[in-house]
Amino acid sequence: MNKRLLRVLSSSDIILEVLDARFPDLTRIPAIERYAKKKGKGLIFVLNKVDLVPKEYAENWKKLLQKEAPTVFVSTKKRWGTRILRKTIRGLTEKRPLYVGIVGYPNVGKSSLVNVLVGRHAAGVSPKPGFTRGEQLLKLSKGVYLVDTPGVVDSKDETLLLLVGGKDPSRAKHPELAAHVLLTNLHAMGELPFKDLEEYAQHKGFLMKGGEPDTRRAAIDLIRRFQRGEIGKSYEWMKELKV
Ligand SMILES: Nc1nc2c(ncn2[C@@H]2O[C@H](COP(=O)(O)OP(=O)(O)OP(=O)(O)O)[C@@H](O)[C@H]2O)c(=O)[nH]1
Ligand SMILES: [Mg+2]
Repeated sequence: MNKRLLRVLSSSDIILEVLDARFPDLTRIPAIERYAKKKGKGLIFVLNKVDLVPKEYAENWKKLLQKEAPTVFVSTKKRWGTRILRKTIRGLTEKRPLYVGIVGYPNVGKSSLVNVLVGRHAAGVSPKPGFTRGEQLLKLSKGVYLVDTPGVVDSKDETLLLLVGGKDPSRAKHPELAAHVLLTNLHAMGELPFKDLEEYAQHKGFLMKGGEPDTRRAAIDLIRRFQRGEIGKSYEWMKELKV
């Protein structure tokens, strides 16, 4: 765990673990959940980006996750679920002042969540001593404060990070592996006609000087389209990626 993450965790009574509703299990962070349990901190699963999945899919995940911690659907994009989330936070404990921290993988929507939760009340207040700039507390409601810098978890598994949208593919060392896994699965489900990256590169006209297919460029393009939700309608196959 990095320092910022530890700071967010240790200064919070309640931890909002933001998960991507498309692949909740792959964006869970066991180390954080263990920490929360050990320190007696409240944990809430926030399934963000529910606008990108069918209702039934989200409901199935909720049923499973709910057994471990309160689970709330959110779409910061559509502004769904924020009222229920506030209510869930308030209902978890009577403790006031109550400090709430947000953690999660890169790109799951932590900053967006801060913005929708705080909204126009966004004012940096610091009732807690020792908070420096950028680590102020934002008022959520009476006596409830949000630690304003989310804690980011970085996975060392680049392929997984690329597929769950936690890394910009153009900055990846080896985007081809993730793209290969993605393409193979989408092809098997009949969602893409191309059987390998070469074919995809050729189709896109991504060629190198000698006319060879540019598979790196093809991989970056394919992963980017998947991250944006332009391709890939089901995510069940991703369960296999869990280590
Ligand atoms: N479709 C959809 N996209 C969302 C939603 N919430 C956030 N996003 C998009 O997801 C991307 C990442 O959002 P951020 O709020 O920056 O995510 P973050 O977790 O703070 O990311 P890092 O700061 O990089 O760790 C942005 O492109 C958002 O527009 C949502 O509910 N639905
Ligand atoms: Mg952010």
